[in-house]
Amino acid sequence: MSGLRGFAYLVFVLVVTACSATGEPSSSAPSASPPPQPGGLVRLDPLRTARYAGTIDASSMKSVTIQVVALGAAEPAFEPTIIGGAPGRTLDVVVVQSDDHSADFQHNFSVTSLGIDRDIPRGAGRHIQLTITLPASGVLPFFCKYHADAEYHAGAFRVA
Ligand SMILES: [Cu+2]
Repeated sequence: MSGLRGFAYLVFVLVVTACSATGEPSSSAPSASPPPQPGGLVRLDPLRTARYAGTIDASSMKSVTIQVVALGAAEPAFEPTIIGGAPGRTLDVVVVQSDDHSADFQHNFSVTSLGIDRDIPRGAGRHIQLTITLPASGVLPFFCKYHADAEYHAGAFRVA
């Protein structure tokens, strides 16, 4: 009988350990993907992944500023990376070099489906300005064509 009790205790310890390790209630169902971490990678759509530097809700904004920043070991990112917006809304978008470091490299802002392909002038504080009409639903990815593939310099508008 003591062997069975010992086994039950072992199971209890394992369950408690598993719960405390994840900090989440135990469940057999897979949880949603964890929130992205700054400097980590975030999936924008089935084809595109970005280095993550924040999310904003711009659904009640008329304009939004996206900074080109350098994270960690000089990995370029758009901050914010994910911009929530209202369906069909028109947004004035400024894309600006945040500092000398990000401005050392040639960056770009492209939205394939809208025919946008704009280089951002080098130099801290230099910027481009454009107007974007959000889709009725879904995700509208943007990316820097010079760093999109290997370095994940990308982001997305997300319509709720
Ligand atoms: Cu870039």
